[in-house]
Amino acid sequence: MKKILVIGSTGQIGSELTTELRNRYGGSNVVAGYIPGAEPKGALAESGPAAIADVTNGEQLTDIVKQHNIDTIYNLAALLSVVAEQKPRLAWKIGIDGLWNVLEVARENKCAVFTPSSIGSFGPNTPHELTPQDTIQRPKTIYGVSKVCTELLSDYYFTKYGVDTRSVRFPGLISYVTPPGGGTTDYAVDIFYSAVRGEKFICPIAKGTRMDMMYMPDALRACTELMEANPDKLIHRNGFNVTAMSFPPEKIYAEIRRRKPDFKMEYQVDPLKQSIAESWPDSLDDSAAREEWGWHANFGLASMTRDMLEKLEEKLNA
Ligand code: AKB
Repeated sequence: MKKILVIGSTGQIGSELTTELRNRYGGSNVVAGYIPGAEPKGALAESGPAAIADVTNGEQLTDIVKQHNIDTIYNLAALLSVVAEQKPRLAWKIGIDGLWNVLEVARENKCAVFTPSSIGSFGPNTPHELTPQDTIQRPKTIYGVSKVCTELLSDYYFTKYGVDTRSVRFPGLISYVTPPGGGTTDYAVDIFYSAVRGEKFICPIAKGTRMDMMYMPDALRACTELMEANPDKLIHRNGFNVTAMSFPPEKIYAEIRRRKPDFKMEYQVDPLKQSIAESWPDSLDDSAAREEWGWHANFGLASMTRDMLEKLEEKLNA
C-alpha cells in the first residue's frame, strides 16, 4: 500500500489531487502537507492526516516522511508564471531549493517523487506547432528556467541515485474547485466565473493566442497514471508533454456563448501575460506519453465547457 505525502495540498492541483489519492489509496495513507496560513479545510481536513510541510525546510520534510513511512511524494509547491516574474528569488527558493530538499529526502528514504513541469519550460525558440517531446527548451521567464531545472535535476537524481522521479509538462489547468493564482493561463478559468456571474469578461490575452489547456479530472489522472506506470516502459521521465485541447480566447468565448448567448467579452491585453503566452507552444505533441504509459485525455473543449458551467453554477448558486 502506498504512503503518500502531498506538498502543497491546498493549492490549485493539490486540493483535488489529495482527495483523488485518498479515494484511491485510503484517507489515512495520504498526508496533506501545507504551510501555515494555507491549512486544509472542510472535507480535505477531515478525510486524512495533515502536517506542516514547508518545502524550504528539509528537516521538517524528513520528519514527516519518517513518521508516516512515506514512499511517494507529490511535490506541488511552486509559484505560477506571472507571480514568479514578480518574485524571482522566491520562485527559485520554492521551485529549486525546495526541490533539492525533496529529492534529498527521497534519496535518503527511498521515495518516488512527482514534481510537475509545465508548458512554461518551453520558450520563443521552441517549435510552436505540435511541440515535440524532445526539443529546444530556452525559456525567458524565471518560471520556465526553474521548470527546466526541475526536469534536469529530477532526471539527475534518477540517473545518479536511482530515485524514481517522474513528471508531466502541464498545460493550463481548468477547474471549478480551487482557482489558480498568478498564472498566464488563468484567464481560461476566470472566463467561466464571469460567465456564470453574468458579468462581462475582460480578457488579458490577445485574440489568436493559442495555448494548450486541460480539465482538472484529466490532470489528476495524468499524475496518478504516470506514477503507477511500469518503469520498464518509460524512456522519458522528467517530464512528459501532455495535452487535452488548444485554443485562443475567442474559441473558448464562442463555446461558452453557445450555452450563454448574452455573455460578453472585451480584450484588455496584459503585456506581461501576453509576452509569456506568445513564448509558449501553440499546441503540444504528447505522443511520447501516449506510447510510454498510455496517456489520453477524456475532455475536449466542448465537454469541458459543459461540465465547468454546470459545476460552477451549482457551486456559485449553492
Ligand atoms: C501558468 O500559467 O503559469 C501555469 C502553467 C501553464 O504552468 N498555469
